[in-house]
Parts: sequence; C-alpha cells; structure tokens
Amino acid sequence: MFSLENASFFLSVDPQRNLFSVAPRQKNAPSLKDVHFSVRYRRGGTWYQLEENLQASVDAPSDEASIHGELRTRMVRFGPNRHGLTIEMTFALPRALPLLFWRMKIRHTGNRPVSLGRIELLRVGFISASQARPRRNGPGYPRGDYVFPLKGAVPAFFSNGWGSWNYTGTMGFTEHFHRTRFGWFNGPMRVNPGTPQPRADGRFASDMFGVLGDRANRGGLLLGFLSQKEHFGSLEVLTNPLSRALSLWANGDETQLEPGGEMVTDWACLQSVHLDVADALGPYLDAVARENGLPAEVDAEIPVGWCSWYEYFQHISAEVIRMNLAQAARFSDQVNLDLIQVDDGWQAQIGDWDRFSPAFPNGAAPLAQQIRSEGFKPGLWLAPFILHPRSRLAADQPDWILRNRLGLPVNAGFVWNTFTRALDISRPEVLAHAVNVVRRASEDWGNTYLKLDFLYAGALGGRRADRTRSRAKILRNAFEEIRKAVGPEITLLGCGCPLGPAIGLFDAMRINADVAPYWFPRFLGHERIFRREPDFPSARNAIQNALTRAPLHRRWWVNDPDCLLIRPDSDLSPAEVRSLATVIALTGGSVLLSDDLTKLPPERLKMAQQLLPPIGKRPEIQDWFDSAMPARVRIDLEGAAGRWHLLVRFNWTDRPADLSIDLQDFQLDPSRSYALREFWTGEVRTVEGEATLFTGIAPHGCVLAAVRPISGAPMYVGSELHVSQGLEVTGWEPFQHGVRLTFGIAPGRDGCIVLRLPEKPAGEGIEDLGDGFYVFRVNLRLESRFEIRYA
Ligand code: 9PG
Repeated sequence: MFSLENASFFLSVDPQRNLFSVAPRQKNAPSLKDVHFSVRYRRGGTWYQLEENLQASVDAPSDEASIHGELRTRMVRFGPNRHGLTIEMTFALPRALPLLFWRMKIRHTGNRPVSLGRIELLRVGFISASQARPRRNGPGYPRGDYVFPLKGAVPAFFSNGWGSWNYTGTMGFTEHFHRTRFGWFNGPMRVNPGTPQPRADGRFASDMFGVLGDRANRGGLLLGFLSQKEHFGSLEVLTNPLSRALSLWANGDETQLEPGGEMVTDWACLQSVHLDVADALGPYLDAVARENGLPAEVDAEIPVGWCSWYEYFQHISAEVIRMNLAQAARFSDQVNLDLIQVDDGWQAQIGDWDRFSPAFPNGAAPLAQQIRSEGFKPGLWLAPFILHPRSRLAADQPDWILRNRLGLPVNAGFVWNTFTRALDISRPEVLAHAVNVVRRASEDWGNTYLKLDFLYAGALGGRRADRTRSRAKILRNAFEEIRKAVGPEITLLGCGCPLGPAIGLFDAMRINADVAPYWFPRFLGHERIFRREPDFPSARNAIQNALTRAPLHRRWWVNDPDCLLIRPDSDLSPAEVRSLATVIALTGGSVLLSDDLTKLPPERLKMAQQLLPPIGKRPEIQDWFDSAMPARVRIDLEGAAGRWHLLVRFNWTDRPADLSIDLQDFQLDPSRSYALREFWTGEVRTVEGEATLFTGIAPHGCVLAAVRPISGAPMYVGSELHVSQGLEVTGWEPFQHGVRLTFGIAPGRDGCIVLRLPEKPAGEGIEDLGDGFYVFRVNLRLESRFEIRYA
C-alpha cells in the first residue's frame, strides 16, 4: 500500500490487490473505493481480460516539473501476465491544482501480436458492457463502489457528446440517456462506436469527460481525459442508488500491439467539482488546453459574418453569393460583417472537390477574390473525409474507401439523401489527397476561413489499412497534417468533428446541432417522432449545446454556436428568435447570419446590429448541472461606464410563464438596490429586495437584464444600441453638473439610452421615467459625443 496526496485528493494504491481508491477532500464529492483497471485484448481468435492477481512492483515516488506545474508521480508495474503483457500505471498529483492524473502503459514482451480492446482506467461496480465479468463465486471478487458521502444524495450525470453536433447536458438519475432513435440511419454521425448508448433509466454514457454529481449536496466528481491524441475516451455510469457503477476507458479500437511494442493512454483525470462555483469545470478544461499546447486564454478574433447554408442549403450559385455580398457591403456601415462563407453546394459532388457545380461556372477562386475586393474575408465549406457514393473519387479509388470486415463500405451516415462513404485516412496517399483538398481551397483559391465538416468520417469504426493506430490517433494526425499544410494564418472551423483530437489545431469549433428556422426537430415535415431527437437540426437543439458547452469557449477554441436566423418569415416566434440571439450573444462565440440578406427588414437587421461587435466573453451557465436545458446565465462586464452584470432567464416550457430575476440565485447581494433594464422590451426598474418578477414571458422566450448597483452618482443603465447594454460606451466623465458620454463601438446606429441621474437633466426630448431614470434618444450617425447637464 502507498498513498499520494495533494490539497484536493487522497489516493491510496494497493498494488497487491491491483486496486486503488480515491478520496476527494471536498466533503460533498463522491469518493471511489477499490477501483479496478484492466485491458481487454485479443490474441489469436480469443478475447482475454488482463486484470486480476498480477505481480506488482512499485517505483520510488518522484517530483517532476510539467506544464501542469510540479507533479508528484509514482509508477506501479503489474505483470507480465502469461501472454507477456505488462501494465505500468503512473499516478501524478499536481501540487497546486485540484486534479489527479493517471495513465496506463502496456508493454508487450510476449511472442504473438495482440489487439487491444477497452483499456479500462477506472471501474467501480459492475457494468456488463465493460466485459469485466465478476465471478460471483470467485475468491472474494471486489467490485468497488462510488459513494456520495452526504445523506440524501440526488445523483445526476453531465454527459458530453462525441462530436460538434451531439447532445451535451445533465440528466438526473430517474431520467434516461438522451439517445437518437434513428441510430441505424444516422448513428455514424452521432455516436462514437466505442461509447454505449444506454437505454435504462439512470444509466448514462459520455465522451472524453463527464461529471457525476449530487444535486442535493452540490458536490461532484469530473472524470475524463486530458487529451484524445492516443485514443477516444468513453465513460459509462449507473446512477441508480441501488446499482451504482462507473467506468472510464480508452478505446483501443482493436489496434495491434506487436511483440516488443508498447502503447500508452492519454492522461486520465479526476477533478472534484463544487456545483455552485461559477467556473466549476475550469481546472479540468484549462488542464486540457495546456495539455494540447494552448495558452491560458484563446484570444483569437471572434468570426462575424454570413453563411449561405440556412437560407439556400445546397441551392447556391455564384450569383446568390454575389447578391448577398453586395447587400452586406451596402449595409456595412450599420451591420459590420467580416466573413462571407460559402457553404455546401459549390462543388460538383461531395468528394469531388476539384470540380464545380454548374452554378459556379468560374470555380471558387474568382468568387473568393471578389469577396476580398469588397473588403470581406472569403470562407469556404469542405468535407474532406466523406464521399458521396456517386462521386467520381468513389468510382476512381475504390481502395480508398473505408470498409468493414466483410469488405463492404462503411456507412458514414444518411446525408444528402444517400448512405455516404468515408475515406480511409490511415493510408498516406489518401490523407495526402484530403490534405491537398484543404490546402488548395486556401492557398490556390484564396479562402482564409475554412469550415471543415463531417470530420467524424475520419474516425468511424472499420478496418483500416493501418491497424496499429487508434481512430483518435489517425484523426489527430490528419488534423495536424491539415494545419501544417494551410499554415497558422488560416482560420480553421471544425464541424461534425469529434472534439478531443481537434483541440489545439482548430481556431473555432461548432459545438452544437444545426440551427433551423423552427423550434423542435422535424424531418420531411413531421415533428411528432423527431421532437425528442437530441441532436437533429432545430433551434432548440442548437441552443442546448451552445449553453452547455459555453465553458469551452476561449479555452479550447472559439465556440461556433451556429447561425442566427432572424428572417421574419420563419417558423420561429419572435420570442424564440430573441432567445436564439440572446444565447449567441451571451455565450461569446461567432456571430453568423444565414438569411437572404436582401430580404431582411430593418427591424430584424437591427437585431444583428445589436449583437455586433460580439461580446466575446465566456459566461457562467449557472444551472448547468440542475436542468437538462440550462435556463440561467450570468456574465459580468466592465467598460468605461463601470461594471455591470447581464442576467438571463429563459422560459423553456411550452407555455407562457412568469420568470423572476432572483438576486440570490445569481449570487448578487440582495441587500443592495439595483437599476435594471430589460434588453428586448426596454423596461426599466429599480430592484429592491430579493427578486423582481417578469410576467407572461412567451414560450421559449427570455428575460435579458442589465443590472447595476445603484449609488447616488450618475449611472448608465442600459441602451438598445448593443446587447451588452454598456460596451458601446467608451467614455464616461461625470462632472459637477452633468456627464460627458462617448460612444465608440456602435457607429451607424440610433436608439434609446437610459441614464439614472441625481437631478433632472436639461434639454429637449428627454423622457422622465421617474425614480431618477431618464431616456435619451441618440443618433450615432450624427454624433458620438454627448454632454448631459442638469438644469
Ligand atoms: C452542409 C451542412 C452545413 C451545416 C453542418 C452540416 O443529415 N444530417 O443529420 C445532417 C446533419 C448536419 C448537417 C447536414 C446534415 O449539417 O452542420 O452547418 O454546413 O452540413 O451540408
């Protein structure tokens, strides 16, 4: 027995019993007792489990410097077993972080190659799918357990989807996992083949990381991996209080390990979680960023622009793009877009990226050139790893297509009304082809922003030419080659992309399902059976992950929350459009329009204007662990006009509801009074006491309030100029009988601003709301500096 500890964890390892236990110091976080680790492997035609009763030897502890600061590490060697396999488990506790790391190395000194299945780094309890059969009557088979230390635990699990589009959110122990009902159809696009899709209530799975927590006592434990360079990592958990189990594993993907070879996993990681701390997952997410070579904060520019997909889908033409480009140029003094991104539809066929659709007779280069000459950044969509079965490439290079054991092409998902195919990018010549497709789009055609889509197709299950590398490793390598080929200056947006292997290589990442001009998912006009699909295109599903994955923003990349649809003739109600705009604005990522720009009426265009420039900051999603769809967001802002908070509450029910902004809920001091301005209605209030109620909020609507503590001094209360209700102010100089105000970032707009003043201001056209609140109309096209004087 030995132990390692830091301020957050006490780890004890029992080499003789091949077990370890973990006790978080945090009083309400679950502890792990008698944790098993194991490797499934195939030798010849038989599967084995490398697990029990291995001879152990322990190295001396050592202190090492690392990118995570000083680590106290200790290695234990188990084996070799009868087939010559040895496991080396290295435990590492960072001295100054609330984290615990460990990883496994497998050395093969036997005489026949083996194929690796699940490499289980942690298991407590019995999960049948982990194939670790407990021999009921075996010699005291220790099952292990996880334990919530406090009484009355209400377990829940935060699950992260595999790729960009896939459902992420928290589910309570009486609920069931949010899985697709159409897996046979579109499973490849949605599900990591290594991650189970449980059906039973209280049984959940996750990719890369997940959080097991106690909603009642507010503690939790994050389990995950620091990177996905070696393998895709998966989790499964049983949260039923009567049958608890937990498993974290690296997917070996049946990669071959030759005699004399070795294989190492990415670092597994534990973090104890305070559910009520604003940035609960910060320590883990930051460690992942460091592990993938990223700085503490990704300070890339936030993309702002227009994308062709959600208005035209594949029916685009050079003409349609030019028309929207011209319109964007026309209103650029009011709505300042930067990027014009051509989506799916320019190419002759999915897979044939060197030939063009007849609607693009001159190809992509002249269009990019024209976009640039109008002062915009040209962007192009590509899906370099997926193929239409009728593409020329599929016919010309049948060997490049990923196949299964029977030699049949692997289904890459039902898209574009067909069952698609994937490239086997483990073959150097195939990868070189895919990389060249991307390189050509930037270097030869002049696009500086590339939306690389359907990237999961590079990591499907199948029999690859190279059987020594896992799916994650092959995908990571492909991303590295793409980045090398385009250079550091090109903005790469990942889409349909398994998240882990992309970290550190993409500038921006789609983190949600496609948006749509309707709320619930539908397909061919039907809503009923698709309504509960967790990641089919719909405004609801897009909003879901935009909120639950907000903590990734500026840590792993710039989040792309998909497009803002503001056309008046959609099936989204005005309240739903406002919620979509609120989510996109408050989660800080890309702001992309995707309507026919020539048809947007002024009042809708104004919404786009109000979102620009983007706030860009990462918000707090306050109830991320408490509701499947978070409904409470806070962001703290600071500018020339002081510091303030934006507070949001959503009504995700299907009926009108009353919503209260409760100061305590938002961790604000209820003994102070605050000035509040609701953005979408312009309503102004003084909030005294604990809460303030907004009645009759429409279904799927929201309240977006700017809140500032009241002092006697003159104060900026908010405006309709910018969604932040304050960042538009770049100068604020109170003097004895008034205040001088400068607006910086909002040229070309006009509208109301609200101030709270100690005395009545002099001048025309000022509306007195009482209680010291005054509304002024400003027109920034005419002037941007104002002096307000008291009588
Ligand atoms: C272009 C589009 C857009 C969009 C991407 C991606 O069949 N499906 O389930 C399905 C899911 C997503 C999808 C298309 C089809 O959209 O997210 O922004 O670029 O491809 O084809």
